Amino acid sequence: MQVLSQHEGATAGTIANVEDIMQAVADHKGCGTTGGSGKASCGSAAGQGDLPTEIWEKVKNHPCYSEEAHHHYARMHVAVAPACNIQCNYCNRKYDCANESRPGVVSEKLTPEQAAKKVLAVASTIPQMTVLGVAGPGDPLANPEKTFKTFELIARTAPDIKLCLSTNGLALPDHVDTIAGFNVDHVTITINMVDPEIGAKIYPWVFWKHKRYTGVEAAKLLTDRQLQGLEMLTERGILCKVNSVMIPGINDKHLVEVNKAVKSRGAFLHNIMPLISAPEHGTVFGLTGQRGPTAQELKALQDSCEGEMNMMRHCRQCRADAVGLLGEDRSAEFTTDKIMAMEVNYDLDSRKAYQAKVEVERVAKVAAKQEELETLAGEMSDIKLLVSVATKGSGLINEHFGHAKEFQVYELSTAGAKFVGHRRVDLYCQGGFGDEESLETVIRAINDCHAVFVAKIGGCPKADLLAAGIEPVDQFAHEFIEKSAIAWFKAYLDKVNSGEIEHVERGDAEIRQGALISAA
Ligand code: CLF
Ligand code: SF4
Repeated sequence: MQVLSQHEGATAGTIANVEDIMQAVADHKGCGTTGGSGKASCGSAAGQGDLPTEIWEKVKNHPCYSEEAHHHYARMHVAVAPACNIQCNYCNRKYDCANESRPGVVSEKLTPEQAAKKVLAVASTIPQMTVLGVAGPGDPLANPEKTFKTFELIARTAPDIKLCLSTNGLALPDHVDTIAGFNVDHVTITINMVDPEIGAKIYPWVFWKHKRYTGVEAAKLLTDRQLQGLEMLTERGILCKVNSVMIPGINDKHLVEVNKAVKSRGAFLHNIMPLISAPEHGTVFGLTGQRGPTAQELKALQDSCEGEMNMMRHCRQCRADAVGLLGEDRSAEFTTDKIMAMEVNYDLDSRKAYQAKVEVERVAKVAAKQEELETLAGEMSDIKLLVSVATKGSGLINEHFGHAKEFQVYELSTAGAKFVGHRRVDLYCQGGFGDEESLETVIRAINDCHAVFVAKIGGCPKADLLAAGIEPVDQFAHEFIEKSAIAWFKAYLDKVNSGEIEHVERGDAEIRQGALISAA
């Protein structure tokens, strides 16, 4: 058994893997731009762009299908689907479905009736909650009665909420008509391979029509059913997102082929997520020491697949009972006991009024970014760099360094500021004091960034960040992220051009594994 520590995992093979991925991309060129109906130019970008209006209407307030929306709109999951029909080597059945969740997190299971009450309770409390997803804790389509009963109740009582579903795809072809009948506009299928030989390394078995299949036969059945289900959904105009778990050494290079296969079948968005794997999760991969990718490896693969198809980079691998903006988790406010005791006042008009205010804020944010972008016109630099941002949402730099549970990462270039991911971290500020050990993990998590933008930061972490070569920036507190990042980048370029500073490349960063277990 080979067990890699996180640090060993981050260094061993990093460069070789990034190069391999880039080579796979080079080999792939020529077919990567021929995808048919999968072309979707801005489903994860800032505005409608050239998206048809009917598609834009479906994605604009969905926090997973629109990167820009995820700063403003929330989703919730209800854990009504406990059973599963396959086994993934990154899953421990004690916990939630790792295809749409983090290993090691357990959700409170609900009946469809409890779920419907919970949705109304959350919708009344969080007016920006626009999407209800069923994503586990097992597979929603291995529990079709519970899943569809939940949809039926919610469609009747809260018709303004979009319904969303995430599945491993094995049972999907049998349920496409029912899904379409409930007006479910968004379906996620987790597709980790299109080659059964690779699939056999990820899935020990699948259970279909009262029979258990193993090895390559199981993987072949799964991939055939997944791709068939994807085609059936896109033929009916249902937006499909494909989730893929990046497993270094097993399917990392192969995911370029997966991207091509799902794009050609009309998938709208591809979400390549890092494998989260630690021995304490009790999964096969955790116990065999299978490592997850580094931040640089993940980004290289996502960049390589970004052609005519959108890549999702803001997935938080949420739990099956997650509530709130992506990146925050308010599920503890809505436990079954609390919901049952709550007086629910579901008021559609006040929800709409709140969302209208959000739209005004969104428009102001995009306008500020556009205005700042003009200051970069005429800049000829090739420099591209990453910065991280502490935010509580709304697209603002509005979080204290010590209170941040995650940092959002933007890539800056003369083309502007582009969201490229996030890094979950341990809280630095514990009970009013800075925790040195946590600070080290924060620095490792954002080690590839040139600067970190915060609303406020204390003297000690400031000094440590500077010593690590990361500039703490607090001069843009409570301002819009992209506008501020572009302004900072312009000043950075001016300093480089005048010779005041020299531009240096940063190293790789670590994707946290352990911090995900207890995060709530
Ligand atoms: Fe939930 Fe998934 Fe619908 Fe979103 S989550 S069922 S599409 S409403 Fe979103 Fe969470 Fe990532 Fe899923 S951030 S794990 S992609
Ligand atoms: Fe676990 Fe989800 Fe895979 Fe089922 S589909 S084994 S619940 S990760």
